Amino acid sequence: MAVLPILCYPDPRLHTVARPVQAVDARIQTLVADMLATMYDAQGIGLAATQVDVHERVVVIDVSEEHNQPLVLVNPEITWASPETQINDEGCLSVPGIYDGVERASAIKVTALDGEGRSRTLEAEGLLAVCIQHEMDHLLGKVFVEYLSPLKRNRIKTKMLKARRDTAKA
Ligand code: K1U
Ligand code: ZN
Repeated sequence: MAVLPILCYPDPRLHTVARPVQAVDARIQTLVADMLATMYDAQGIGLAATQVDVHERVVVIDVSEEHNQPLVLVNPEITWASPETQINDEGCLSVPGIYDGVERASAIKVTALDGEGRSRTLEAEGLLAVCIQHEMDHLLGKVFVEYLSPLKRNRIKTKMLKARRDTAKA
């Protein structure tokens, strides 16, 4: 298992639309194992393949307190979203140190393949529903800061670019 580098906003590669996975084969299983290692190493609760510069529809999530309940979603699709919404503070491993409120459906139903290529459906609410919607946005090339005002987004962009310059200098 390898810990992969995570793309940082405003890297343009984060806006790539991911293509569907053709088969859950050994290559995808290695990608899933590497994404889980990367997510746990970064202390995140989710990761989309887009964030590690792989543009295929693969997501890993673990919202358990013990970090021992990994969820693998290949080719996920939301089949139902509740009309009720809620605003939750979100973070993103591609936008380190930034947290802000985003409005999303309170509950969703999702279909996907698991890490063995088996078809599954799940119903999610609370943090899991938030996280699935956040990760599926990544697969569409959307970063959560795009829900914020242009003023906030530009401030975040400037801060991230400065952090990148400072790291390069050090
Ligand atoms: O997509 C990502 O970058 C992962 C992201 C997922 C996420 C977090 C919070 C709301 C929506 C989606 C993270 O894991 S960022 C780290 C983080 O915010 C967090 C970590 C542990 C518990 C709670 C939040
Ligand atoms: Zn994210």
